[in-house]
Amino acid sequence: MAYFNEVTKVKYEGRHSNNPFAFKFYNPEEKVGDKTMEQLLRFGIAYWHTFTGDGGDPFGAGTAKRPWDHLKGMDLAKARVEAAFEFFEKIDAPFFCFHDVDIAPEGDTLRESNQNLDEIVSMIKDYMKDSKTKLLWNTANMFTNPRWTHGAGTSSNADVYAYAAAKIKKGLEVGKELGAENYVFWGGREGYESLLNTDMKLEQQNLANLYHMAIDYAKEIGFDAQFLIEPKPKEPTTHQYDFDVATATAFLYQYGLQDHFKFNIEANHATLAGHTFEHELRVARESGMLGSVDANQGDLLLGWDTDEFPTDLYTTTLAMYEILKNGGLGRGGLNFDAKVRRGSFETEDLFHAHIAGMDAFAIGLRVAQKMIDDKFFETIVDERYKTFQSDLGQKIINRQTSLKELEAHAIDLKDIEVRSGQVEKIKARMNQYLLNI
Ligand SMILES: [Mn+2]
Repeated sequence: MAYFNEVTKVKYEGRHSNNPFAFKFYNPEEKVGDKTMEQLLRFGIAYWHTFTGDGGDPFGAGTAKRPWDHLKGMDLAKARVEAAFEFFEKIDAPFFCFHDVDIAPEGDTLRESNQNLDEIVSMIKDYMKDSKTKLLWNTANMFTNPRWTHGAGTSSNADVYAYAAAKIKKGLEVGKELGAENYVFWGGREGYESLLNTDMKLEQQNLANLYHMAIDYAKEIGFDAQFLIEPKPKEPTTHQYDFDVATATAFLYQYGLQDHFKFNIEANHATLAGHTFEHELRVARESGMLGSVDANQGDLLLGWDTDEFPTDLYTTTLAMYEILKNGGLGRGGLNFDAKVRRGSFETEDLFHAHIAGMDAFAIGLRVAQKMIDDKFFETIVDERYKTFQSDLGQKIINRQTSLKELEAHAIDLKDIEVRSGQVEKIKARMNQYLLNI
């Protein structure tokens, strides 16, 4: 059966189209640089927000009206798979992503949950045979069920830790079965509420040990996906161990995991950590660990994770600049970890939201490529740091000088010329780029 009868396949119609079910800027075939938009953007659909989520919030029940609402249990899970592949085809999505519990209901035991999962995974595998949509990544949900109250890999309870290990083992097997490009670890409750009852060192060591076991098991079964850590601060636990990219990088290096992981960077997590999205992308890129992106945006007026569809063109442009300078995302992609607003409860809103997000990133891609072609930022930065091209600057960069030698240089200096950063001029030029695409 068809679930989205109101929409036929969404196509590119160009910037002047008035068709709400058409792309205005995302043209999958269009070349930007030497690759197509489809190759560069690698959009993914988040199963949880699009097919499992119901628009509920902490103050009220779900509002979403979905054609599968009348079903329950495994019938509901199967209907969602049918709907998902119809949606992927109509929105022309190259990838999708899921947590285990998004696609199949949990049973009373892990054994029962795994049986449910196997049935749905087999159904998904059949659908994938006739679909171009591939699995960008899967993961295990280890934060919703009450057993995860004190964490999963950082739980204070060894039985819970074992349960987490078993869920990851199954997740890796499912990833291999469906040919996932990546496997994500989002440490939903890997952190703590209060130091008064917490052995922080033990928790972090246990978490690192769990990651090492995952690396070993993936190797054992021949699952060669890229492992990704998804940093997030303060929500849900007060102190998250993977607070931001810099914190998580230190963790990976401390426990010898740095060669096995990259980052899945979410825009809304970046802003909750007090950073911009582009800051987190830059930190990861410069350490060679930019793996994939959860493409969304937060509401800067609110202090929690709102997972809105990305529509801010400044942000998508600066994000695509980082991604292009990274040489693309490799096996990663732009997964819309984003949900329609609670008030956008009609089924067709799922299309409007994804079209808005895909067009916003297509604009960002075009503008970022143009700025790179013009060496826009590179020229500004070269000029700003040009004193480091002098003999003195080169000695500093190459660690060929000393405090004594630098003192000798500085001691009688007068009239040092410190120049304006001109950030307003740069933003005005960026506006021109945005308006001239
Ligand atoms: Mn989020």
